[in-house]
Amino acid sequence: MRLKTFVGASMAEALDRVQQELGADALVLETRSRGDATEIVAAEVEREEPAEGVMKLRAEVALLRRDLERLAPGAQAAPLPMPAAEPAPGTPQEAPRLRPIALRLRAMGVSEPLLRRILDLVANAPAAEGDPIDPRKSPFTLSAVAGMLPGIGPAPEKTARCFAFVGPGGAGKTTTIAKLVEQRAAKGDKNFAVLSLDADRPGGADLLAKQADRLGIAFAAVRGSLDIQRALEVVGAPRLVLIDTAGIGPRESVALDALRERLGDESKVAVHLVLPANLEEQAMQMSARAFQPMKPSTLVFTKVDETARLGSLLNVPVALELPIAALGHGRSLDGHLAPGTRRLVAELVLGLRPPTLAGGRA
Ligand SMILES: Nc1nc2c(ncn2[C@@H]2O[C@H](COP(=O)(O)OP(=O)(O)OP(=O)(O)O)[C@@H](O)[C@H]2O)c(=O)[nH]1
Ligand SMILES: [Mg+2]
Repeated sequence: MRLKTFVGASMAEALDRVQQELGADALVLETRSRGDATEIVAAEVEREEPAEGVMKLRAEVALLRRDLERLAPGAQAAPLPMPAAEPAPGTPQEAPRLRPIALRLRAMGVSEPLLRRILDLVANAPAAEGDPIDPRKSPFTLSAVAGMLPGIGPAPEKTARCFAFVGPGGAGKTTTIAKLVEQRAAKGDKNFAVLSLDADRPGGADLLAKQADRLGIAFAAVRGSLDIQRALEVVGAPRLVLIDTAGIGPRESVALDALRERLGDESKVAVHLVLPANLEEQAMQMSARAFQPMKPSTLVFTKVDETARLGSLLNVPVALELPIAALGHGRSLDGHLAPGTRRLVAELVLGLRPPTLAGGRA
């Protein structure tokens, strides 16, 4: 099995190179971001295909061999291998003309059932849609992917005044709020308040407190049994309240209960579940289950810049039936925080746009 690494300015470009050299049947073994570029390790599928299990084993051996070679003295540390982007054993092969799309979606880690649904739609695209196989030439595939995603409903997003950001530790909750604050303040909107429920931890509320002070925005740190209602009395009655919370692991049920109690009447607080895009999908699902009692109404994916495998942006919202409110990219507070429109997510999942969230399509 021949292994080759392909680099492109975007996932689409790297995949094009894979396809040009190894064909649409190529097996994508790893995808990762390298600064602004995307790197794909792919293998050529032999014409006389051995049984699927043997192919998988060969791919794993080839990867292991390469990693061992890299670990040789003086070599750079090897990155962790990603799971092979190939159909699970027993999955029916798609029609050859659909393989370029299957290759893209598998390289991104889109789940097989979703991939099948998308391919079914594309296979039955009306003739008037042009060539749906190349998503850059026809909007059909883009719509097929976007159509899988749940849309933002009218409630509670439209009626809520308070928005709480919950999620696992280090997910990017505080950074997301700080980015929102910067965005609003830059537009001259200061009629909102920020509350931090992360004040029990030394330094937990510092970033937002300093930012609010710098920008002249109402802020309150909430400690102990002081509830949100009392804190709101302190900050007045602004149009919008952004609430930061402490990170909670999926097994910390006591902390989760305490947070739920503090957030109080959930009909008045819309909960955003913040998940880092580079988290393993299983960990995302576990976290989502743990936060379920808080009835999150939307997802926020952060760290879109830290992974080249963005299939979770499709898999997780579909599995949880939750829309994406926003996508975060980068650490800096003036970094990007884009509305999670279905089109943007579909473009990212199809590798049609670099994950910078800023530039145009790749
Ligand atoms: N690369 C990248 N880093 C991010 C992004 N968002 C946040 N970070 C970084 O991730 C780390 C954790 O971010 P925080 O905003 O403190 O995360 P948190 O969810 O508030 O963390 P806890 O309050 O400790 O649970 C920090 O180093 C951030 O700079 C992002 O979109 N991209
Ligand atoms: Mg925080």
